[in-house]
Amino acid sequence: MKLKEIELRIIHLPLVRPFRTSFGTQTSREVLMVKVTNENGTTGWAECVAMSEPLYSPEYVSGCLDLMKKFLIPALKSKPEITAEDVPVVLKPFLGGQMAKASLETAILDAQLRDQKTSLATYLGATKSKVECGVSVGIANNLEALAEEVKSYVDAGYRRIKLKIEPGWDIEAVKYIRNLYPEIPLQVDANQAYSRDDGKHLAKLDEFNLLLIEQPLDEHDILGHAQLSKEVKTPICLDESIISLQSAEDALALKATTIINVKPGRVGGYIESVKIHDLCLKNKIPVWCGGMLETGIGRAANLALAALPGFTLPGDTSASARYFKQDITTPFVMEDGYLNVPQGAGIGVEPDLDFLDQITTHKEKI
Ligand code: NPG
Repeated sequence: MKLKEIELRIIHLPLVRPFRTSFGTQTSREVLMVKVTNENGTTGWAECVAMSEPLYSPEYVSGCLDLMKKFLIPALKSKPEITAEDVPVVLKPFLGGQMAKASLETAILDAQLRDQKTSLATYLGATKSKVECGVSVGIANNLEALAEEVKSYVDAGYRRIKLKIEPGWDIEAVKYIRNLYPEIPLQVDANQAYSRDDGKHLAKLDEFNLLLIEQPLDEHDILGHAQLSKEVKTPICLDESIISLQSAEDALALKATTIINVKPGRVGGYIESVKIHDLCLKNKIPVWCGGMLETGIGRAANLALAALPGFTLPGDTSASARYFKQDITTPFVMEDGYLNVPQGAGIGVEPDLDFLDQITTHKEKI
């Protein structure tokens, strides 16, 4: 396609409740949205999953905006014709910036697939029409408040609970919830909050029959995760450390992880995500689709990915109502613990432009 225009805008959506993790508390979601228009007038949408501050990853909203404007978009626009498959190749010289790159690739892919009248799910190789939903539960003020929040999600039908943990909010919180729900699939996520010396402590989680412990150590500490895997019986699952197919191959070869969380934004896009999925499927490594508090635009695309055959564990693919009073698309509503995979062309959903304008704080066209 020929790229005619790229619109970048920043929106702010309040969260229904504060979301606290080991790296901070979010009360609203600032999102950088990308809209591309091609020579046919077809538009493609994507969201960049970077947060406002570089606390989860080195990327952040205003940094991504700058990177896109200065380097990524000029590189893409310098090509007379471009396909989504070309995007990772054209952008490869610019180091890092996976979240920014992923959003440009996805917006172009959305427009491309709309022209081809093909859904993203079909393009990626999805085999399911609905996906099982898990939910991520933030660090609470006390155990009673945690239990109340977990109950609301269990009652809503979520099929897997993920508890955010950090030193001082771990064993007791897990024990409390496990006692209340002896059977529910349960896992924890530390977002890098522990150190190599915490093996004995984290091994205390082994008695609670958890599906996995997600990213206990620093994202660069592959060796530390490999050592920890020997001290702890619960499977270790890497999230922040997996930024590409190469890093997934390395982590698996070094036995630093036995399960992988795939987040398209973190690995540079859906095309790279499928490569990681294929690697894991071949090696019988379970994968699941992570979440970054996406609006309906990002959620729709994640559902398409989570419908691939290797995604055997429920992902953080929760309903719109988990985070937002009003989503920017038709809300994703869970039925019996599942969300339907959009079947329309491209990502299969569109934003409500009036609502988008109301919550836009910055908009520019390139
Ligand atoms: O359901 O979209 C969701 C969020 C799931 O816990 C979740 N995401 O570390 O995986 C994570 C965490 C996160 C949230 C990371 C926001 C970065 C930003």
